[in-house]
Formats: sequence, C-alpha cells, structure tokens
Amino acid sequence: MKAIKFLAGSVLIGASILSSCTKPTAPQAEVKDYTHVSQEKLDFLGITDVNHLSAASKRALDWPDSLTNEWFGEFSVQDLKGDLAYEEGVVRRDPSALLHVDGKYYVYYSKSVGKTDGFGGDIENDKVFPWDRCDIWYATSEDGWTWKEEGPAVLRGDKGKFDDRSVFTPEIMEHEGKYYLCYQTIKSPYDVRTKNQVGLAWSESPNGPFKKLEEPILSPANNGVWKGTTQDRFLVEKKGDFDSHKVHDPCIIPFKGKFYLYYKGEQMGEAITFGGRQIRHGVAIADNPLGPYVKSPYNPISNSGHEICVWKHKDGIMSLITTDGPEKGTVQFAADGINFNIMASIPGAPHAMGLNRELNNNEGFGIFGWGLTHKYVNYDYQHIRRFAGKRKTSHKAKNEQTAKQPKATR
Ligand code: AAL
Repeated sequence: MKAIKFLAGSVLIGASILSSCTKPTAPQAEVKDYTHVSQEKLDFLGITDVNHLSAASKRALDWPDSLTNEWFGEFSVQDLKGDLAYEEGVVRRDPSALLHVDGKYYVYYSKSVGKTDGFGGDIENDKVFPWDRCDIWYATSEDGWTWKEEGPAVLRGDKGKFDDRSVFTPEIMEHEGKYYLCYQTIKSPYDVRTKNQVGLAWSESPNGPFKKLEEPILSPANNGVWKGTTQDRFLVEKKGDFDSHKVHDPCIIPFKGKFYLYYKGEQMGEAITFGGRQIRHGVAIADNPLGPYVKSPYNPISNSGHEICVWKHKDGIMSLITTDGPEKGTVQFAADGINFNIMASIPGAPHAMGLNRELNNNEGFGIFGWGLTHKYVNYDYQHIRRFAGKRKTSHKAKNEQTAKQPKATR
C-alpha cells in the first residue's frame, strides 16, 4: 500500500539523516512532487501550503482515494446467560465463529478447569497456561444470549499422541454439509520451548461426533536453533521462520476453489518491536478441506496482529489485526487472500472475536453486528462474552443539531 511505502520511505529518510555524518554517500530517498494535487483534496486533508509538507501530510496525500469510513464504529461487550455465564474455577475462552443451523447458534471453545500454575514448578503435572489441559467444548443458543453447554466436541488425544496435552482455540468451517474444526494442539510435556501444532476433526453434523485426523495439518517451521538447553524461549542460535516456534489461532476459509488456512506464527527467540510483541500471520493452502496444507511462500502475510479474525469480503479476504505490532488496530484487505493492505484504523475491537458470519453484508462494520469474545477476569480465569459493533457515520457533541449528516465516505 502506498501509505506504508511512504512510511518505509520516511524511515529511510530518517536513517539517511542519522547516518549522513559518518556516511556522506548514503542513498537519497525518493523526492515526490505533490504540486499537482487537486485543491479539493488539499482542502479535505486540511493542507494549506503544498510547498511546506510535513511528513504526516505527505503520508496523508499518499493514502489511496479508495479508502472510506465504512469501518468507523464502536464496540460494546455484554455478559452471557445460562451455561456461558462466568463460572468460578472454569476457563472458557477463544470462541469460534458462530454457526447457525436449524434455528440454533453453535459456538466451539477451549475449556479447562482450575488455576494456572505457570512454569515455575512441576510441568509434568502443573497447568502452565489457562489454555493448557483444555478440551474443545460446544454450546448452543436460540437467541445468542442464553447458552446451553452441550458437551465436548474434541477431546485431548491418548498419551503419546501429538495432541495428548491440550486441544484448544478452535475455529469451525461449514463446507458442503460437513463441519470442520481446526484447533491448536500440544503434546506433553509443555515447557516454554514446546512447539505446538494444528489439528483437524470433521463431522456430518455440528453436534458431532467429530472424527480427528491422525496427524496434524500444520506444524511450526523447523529451521530455528535454540541456544543451550536452558528453558529460555528467547535464547536462540538462529530464529528461523516467523512461525518457527508456534502455529496458533487456525481458521480455514473456502476461497477461490481452495481452502485457505490462516494462522498466527510465533518465532523462536521472539522479539519486541516498535509495536510490542513481534507477532505475524501466515497462510497455508489446500485443494481439499482435510489437506495437505502448503504454507505460502509469501508468508508472513502480516507484520502485526494476534488472534486470527478473517472473513470473506466482496471478492477477497478481510483481516482484523489486533493486539501486537505497529499495524495493530487496523482492518486489512487482500483481493488474493495473501497481499493485505490497510483499509482503516479500527480501535477498540474485542480480542479473540468469534464472528457471526451471517451478518456479513460486505459493508464494512456490518460483519461486527454481534458475535462472541472472551474476557480476562484475571490471569487464571477467562469467560466468553458477547460483543456488539455499531457503525458510526458522524461525530457529534451532546444535543448538537446538524442540518445534514456529513458524507459517509470521503
Ligand atoms: C490466544 C491465542 C492462542 C494462544 C493462546 C490461546 O490469544 O493466540 O490461543 O495459544 O492465546
């Protein structure tokens, strides 16, 4: 995207100024001519003197004209009733997107019990994270407010299997009358250097039974090298690919006749950058919902983000980027499902959103009408809640009267 190219340009300019004392031959950044920009555009952007453009004004001039304010809105979060109301001593988190089958909503989620011990003690028997020692459960509701917990959908595997320690953070896909659950898996023991994988189970019905594939459908890249044997995930000889440590938050979308498995990668020796944790997303593509899934050579396809929240938008894929990285708080669009560009800033989006995809009207904020999210009561316990998203088309003071609403798009 142009704006980002310009940001890169600004960084280059800064770098060349910094280094100009010692390296007078540093390459010059491209100088752009903005003198032909229309007066209307300058007025809109509030730029008076085109001969004295600040770096911010130059970036604004580089924003594509196609950007609209259809992503301007606000979120609120509410408690659920019934079995998904907060229950002491129980963790319910990372809700999937919603299914709506025969008048009932379905949600799949991670469930575990008891507090988190962390990594200080006996990792063979302790619970190291709230999402450790989870199974995947599901609940149904007629109105989306009062939920009945139906039971487990996918249980941890037998001892020795790749999923014997925890199965969690599920996402559901319905395709041609079949239901596919993909989810994270951990094999015991769970220490800070443990690599996790992604498993898949499918069923003829949203109520199961879900049949697990014998092998994971996605694994971390194996080209990183730990330094020493101390349990320290930041100590590496070589970091490896962006997903050399963990593949998280899987979500499969049928797209262009194939199956796009979006996921979050964590890298061995994870760094902190100018946007917080260094978290990036990737995609792996298959011809068949059961795989094999092949990682895109273009990975990583984001430079920021956390939990995957993707949906079909018009002819492409939209991705909500939250929590980590310089581009957090944005929605990004890729016509090809791979090359994502920022469409808007979208602050305040709830985390780990389970979308209600049937609300998707291809009109920006519509997809966020309502859905599910989770809340941290504290580090040990999380519960599932409902969010609502409301589009805004103007900004007014209390009791302010306006003759006409400002234009919804720029
Ligand atoms: C979440 C997700 C994944 C992680 C953990 C549980 O935010 O990114 O699901 O493993 O935290």
